[in-house]
Amino acid sequence: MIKRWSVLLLAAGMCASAAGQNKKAPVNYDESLVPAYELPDVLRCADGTRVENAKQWERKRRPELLRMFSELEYGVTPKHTGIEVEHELVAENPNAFGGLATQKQVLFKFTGANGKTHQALLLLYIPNAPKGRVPVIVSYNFHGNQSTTLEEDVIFSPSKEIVAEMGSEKWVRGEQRSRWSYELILRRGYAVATMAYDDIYPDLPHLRPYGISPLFPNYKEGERDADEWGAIGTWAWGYSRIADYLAKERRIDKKRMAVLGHSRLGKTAIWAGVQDKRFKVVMSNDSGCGGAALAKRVFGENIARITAAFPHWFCTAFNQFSENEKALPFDQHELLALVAPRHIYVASAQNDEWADPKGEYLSAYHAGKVYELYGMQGLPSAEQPGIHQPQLYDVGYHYRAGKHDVTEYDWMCYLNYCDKYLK
Ligand code: GTR
Repeated sequence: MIKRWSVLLLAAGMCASAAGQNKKAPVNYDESLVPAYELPDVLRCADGTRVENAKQWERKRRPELLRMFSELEYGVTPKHTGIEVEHELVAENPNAFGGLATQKQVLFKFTGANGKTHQALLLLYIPNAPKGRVPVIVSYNFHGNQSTTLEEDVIFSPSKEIVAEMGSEKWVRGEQRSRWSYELILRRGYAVATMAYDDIYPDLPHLRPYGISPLFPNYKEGERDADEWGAIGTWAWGYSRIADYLAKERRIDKKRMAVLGHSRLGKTAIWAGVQDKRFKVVMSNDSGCGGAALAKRVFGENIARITAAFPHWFCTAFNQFSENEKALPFDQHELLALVAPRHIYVASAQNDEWADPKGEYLSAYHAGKVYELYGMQGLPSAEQPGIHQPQLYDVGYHYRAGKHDVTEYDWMCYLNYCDKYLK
């Protein structure tokens, strides 16, 4: 039987360049102009049968959806990469933050089967006070490990050489520290691990050859198959390599790993959490289009805009849905549902209309159906809660005042959620 989405994929291959990707596609911010849309039923299989229990979900519907998201949105994650990873502890400080934590900096040295090599640098803080193993939150940063703190001994991430423009004010020490509530996290008993996302895939289309991509066996310079992964898929793969390392770290409890990401890295955190079951809690901060937000609402950023601005993030098959969201055979609530029965938390910010806060909420709400199959509790109301009313159900959500950002308030909510489901 030819599956519905295989046909779509074929079509995408033939017209990927002609499709959408329109930088000037209109952006809607008016609720009354949201098109009438029908969300695909997460429990209805492609052949029309209905999922009645968790077993059917796991055996049939989950793999089917996972394939759709792979082949039509993020691209297929290669199974056999032949890539070997060596970890070198390049720095260690048992007295970070005045003795609150032990800091470790670990160089990941990747070697492909083709002999090509690549390096990435992990920054890890482990709280000193707790006895025994601790849970960990894994989260990429945007401008290098050194941007997340003023601690002088944090080494500049290696990708600075590739992505930072001369004199760039972004890649300086501590520049992003407001997004990293390290002391709060550590006092609450969590370890935290970060890496510059550019260390895995430098975030510009023409920089693909300078990341880890050329180490993969299917890599071809300057071209991609329609269902071949892009940056989001590659970053998600990187999250799993960080998990590999942490699972072997003496003070980390490998059964209590969480993944968190902001914005494009929120999209990435969801996709990583869907695929890698070692992440028991998955947290998406303001992830918007291609993340938590429903595509079919076409509110704020849409597929035409995102694939035009960031042609390297998704697989090229995704371009066929530019200005044609109604043709999508799935929507993002089904992506969130793929995390079940592990935990998913979505957060939105009030002044972040570009990311469609309401669409992010509705998506989390509609994922709840799958949690119910496990006797778990999704979000109770289809009505988006007001500002600062965190919903810590098995599916979690909060709506914060302010702009597109990660704040201490967000961290507090994430830590409360993790206390509930990870401790
Ligand atoms: C924007 C993009 C969003 C979001 C954001 C970010 O330019 O349109 O999808 O990912 O970047 O990552 O900060």
